[in-house]
Amino acid sequence: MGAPVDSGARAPGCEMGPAAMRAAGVVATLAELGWDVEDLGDVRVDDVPAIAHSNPALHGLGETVAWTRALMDAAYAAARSGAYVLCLGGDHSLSAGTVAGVAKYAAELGRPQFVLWLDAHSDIHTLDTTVSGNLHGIPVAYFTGQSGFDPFPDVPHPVPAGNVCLLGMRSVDTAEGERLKETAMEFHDMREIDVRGVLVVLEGFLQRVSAAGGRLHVSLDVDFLDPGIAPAVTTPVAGGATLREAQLVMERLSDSGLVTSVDVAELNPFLDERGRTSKMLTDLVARLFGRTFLEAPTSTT
Ligand code: 6HN
Ligand code: MN
Ligand code: MN
Ligand code: MN
Repeated sequence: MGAPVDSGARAPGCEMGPAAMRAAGVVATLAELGWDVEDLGDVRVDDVPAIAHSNPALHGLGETVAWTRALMDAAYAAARSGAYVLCLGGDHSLSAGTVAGVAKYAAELGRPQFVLWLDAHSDIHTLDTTVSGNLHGIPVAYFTGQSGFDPFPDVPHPVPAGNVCLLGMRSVDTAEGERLKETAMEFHDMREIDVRGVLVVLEGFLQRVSAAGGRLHVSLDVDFLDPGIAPAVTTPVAGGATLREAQLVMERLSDSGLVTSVDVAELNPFLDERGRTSKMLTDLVARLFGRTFLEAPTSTT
């Protein structure tokens, strides 16, 4: 499903993300790998409430609340149908809805929900702590059930903080850093990935998901990648993952058989160079769905 959300970021362009991924051939690519793909089209919001809030910095609050509700319902329904859910964004506020939705289904199955968050940022602001007011900076706090989200729909089954792993961080605001110090979340910054290797860093988390019989949601923010190779992002941060690090994460996740849903977030085609980022993301998604070098095109960038 497409989630052309752009209310969570101030720069225009993320609403074109789903269209760019379709243009890059994501549906045909997954079908060629043998998957039975159904494109549900784009989720839509029509009822956008006007909501006042004490934080004057907040941008797009009513719209983001509406998207969260719509995507929670859509992700829950898709997961419940038995599908492996792929949500194409749209800015990262979309994951507030998708994670809450798939976690609701996991709870009905009696299985724990886990989340792997691939991002330069930690996205754990509340409506009160965000300085920019951009709501793509809040989803992790929301779906882990933090307080301070009054205008948003209740999260039916919050993901326990200890079931979340943040990977790739290199840009964290002061309030987020304070939160990270006290949280049970697992997190690994780029320095740790440099020193230990991305596969080693990821391994412990995957073991925990497996041992718990968990369902794993992967949320891929395009800015996890280094902006030198993936320029189509609103909030680029230098020093990100290389192409092979990102591919290796996807390949390992595919081998694990643990992933049940995935978001691709923050793709801003307005900032891309000749479709390069959209094509790279399509290859990363394909690797998550089993593509190896034998099926990969000779050049993807
Ligand atoms: N993302 N921490 C910054 C903010 O504005 O709150 C950046 C957030 C980026 C969010 O990339 O999904
Ligand atoms: Mn906007
Ligand atoms: Mn993000
Ligand atoms: Mn980010």
